[in-house]
Amino acid sequence: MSAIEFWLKTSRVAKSMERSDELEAAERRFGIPRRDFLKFAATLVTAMGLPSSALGAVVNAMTQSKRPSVIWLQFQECTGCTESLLRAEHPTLEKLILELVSLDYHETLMAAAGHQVEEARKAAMAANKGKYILVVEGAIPTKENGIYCKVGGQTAVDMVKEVAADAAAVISIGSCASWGGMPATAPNPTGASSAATVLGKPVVSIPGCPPNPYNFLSTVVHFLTFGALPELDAKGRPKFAYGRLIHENCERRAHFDAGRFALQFGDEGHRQGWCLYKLGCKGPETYANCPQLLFNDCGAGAWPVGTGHPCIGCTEEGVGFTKPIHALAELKTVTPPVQFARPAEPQGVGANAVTAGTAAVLGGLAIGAGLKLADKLGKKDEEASSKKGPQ
Ligand code: FSX
Ligand code: SF4
Ligand code: F3S
Repeated sequence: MSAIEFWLKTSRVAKSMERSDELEAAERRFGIPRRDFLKFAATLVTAMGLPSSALGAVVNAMTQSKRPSVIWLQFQECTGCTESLLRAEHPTLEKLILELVSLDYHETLMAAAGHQVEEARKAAMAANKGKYILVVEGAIPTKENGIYCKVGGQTAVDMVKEVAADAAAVISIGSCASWGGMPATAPNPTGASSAATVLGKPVVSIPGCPPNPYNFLSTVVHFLTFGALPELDAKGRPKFAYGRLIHENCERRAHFDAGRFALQFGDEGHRQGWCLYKLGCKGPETYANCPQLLFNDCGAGAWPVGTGHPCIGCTEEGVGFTKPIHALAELKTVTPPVQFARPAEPQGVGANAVTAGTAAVLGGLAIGAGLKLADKLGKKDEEASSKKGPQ
């Protein structure tokens, strides 16, 4: 049973809602069994870091509020942002998104094409002036007067400016729209830029390549519930989703603290599920909630590090698509949590409790010292591995 299911089973707030009118309305509106809907709403409440008492308000907003008009523009990108919203393993997510908002313009999803849809966009903008939400997916090329991306004869630069002018809120979805992402990789021949740069004003950013769809949906639901956007960090990212380093919540963290690192894909450490820091994991300098939210509704381990691949820092400007994949991450904090149970330790491999304790003390002293220590610990693993011979 997942933590959310356990909470729903035991919480008085959830129990009191089971037979409520709101859940009946949800069943009717979304065509989803009330229990599934409640579980979904509870997941969003948890993702937003709200108290359980907010469940009623969130359910109420999702079932009662008027669907805001959304104009979704796509520029330099791979459509992964849209795909991740629509190809969720569980059909609830897609249904909810398409029910909660009125998607009035979206190139991938519109049945119509050509000038007809550009007219539909203009009509939706006029009908909802000052009230619609603009979602930008993809970077915006700015070199050579923006000729590298045109839609309906209009450059991406002109279109995003035109639509943003009368929007109630602008959301950049994905790393491309949030900070340039993959299209802005050096030497950035098209001058790919973020929506915030082109518009010259801060916008809400949901980075990730692709971003976790729950972070987008939670932001929309927050807007519907409280009539305001969630609290943002200095880069415009909702704090509930990007407030903590991946490294702080990673299930392999105990191995990092104990100095147990995979040194090669497929080696003993990798097969044992040890820390991927020495393979270039950027979790120590990347802010995102991937280890808590996971992806595709398929349970534990469904995130990059959980599957055995180092985090490449896809949510983090200056890290993802910028730093070499195997370069060591900067350790923003190396003070280990104190409450970890000691992980199972194979005989003769990895660090012992004393080296782990030393890592904790030195880590607390200086990030540079922590890096050197991690390096040493990796060498220790290498020696141990080479003594054991190839696995
Ligand atoms: Fe793709 Fe979106 Fe990456 Fe970019 O996601 S998944 S290239 S962030 O704009 O479509
Ligand atoms: Fe997890 Fe990566 Fe941190 Fe290791 S370095 S604990 S794999 S986030
Ligand atoms: Fe991206 Fe790293 Fe999360 S690669 S999806 S930020 S684990």
